Amino acid sequence: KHQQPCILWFTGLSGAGKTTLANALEQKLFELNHHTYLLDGDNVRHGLNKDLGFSDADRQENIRRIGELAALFVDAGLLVLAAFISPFQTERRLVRELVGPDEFIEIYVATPLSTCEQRDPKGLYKKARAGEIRNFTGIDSEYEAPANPELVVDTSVQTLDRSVEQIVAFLKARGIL
Ligand code: GGZ
Repeated sequence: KHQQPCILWFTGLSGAGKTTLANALEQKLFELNHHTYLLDGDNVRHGLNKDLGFSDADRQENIRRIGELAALFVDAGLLVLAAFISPFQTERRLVRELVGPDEFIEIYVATPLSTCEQRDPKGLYKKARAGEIRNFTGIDSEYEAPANPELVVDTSVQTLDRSVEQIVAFLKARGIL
């Protein structure tokens, strides 16, 4: 089946719903017979990037390596889904430039900090507020929202299914699917 290899890059705060959304989209793309690969903290930060923490420099290196990895998967013909906070514009732009403007779809998972903090699925915000975790994104580490993302999804105002539909419709309109 025809598909245009590219990177679907999800960026947003911890707890914004990036991984949930990327997993649901991958399931949908599988049903549509597309060949995908999902990169997220579970398969990257525990392996390739286990030497990296959460300082600005380590986050920059995290995203740089993930970008190189994603570019290789694009070369292999896959639709790559990448779900990382990726808080800095510079590194996101570097990944875009690595694969070319048509192969990088930036999806801003724009769930507000207040909602992420209310969800707090792993209790990390609570720990960050208590000073038990330092350099936590949105608390004492910066998040630079994308200036020109291809898509904006707010999981606090629409259902997961609706967000998946929104992305699939965009990918079809762009000729990626
Ligand atoms: C942000 C942190 C931190 C700090 C641990 N700041 O919600 P999660 O738990 O499951 O996902 C977050 C993940 C962020 O890793 P990324 O590789 O996506 O970050 S970045 O793109 O900025 O390099 C969170 C957990 O790791 N976590 N400490 N201090 N998130």
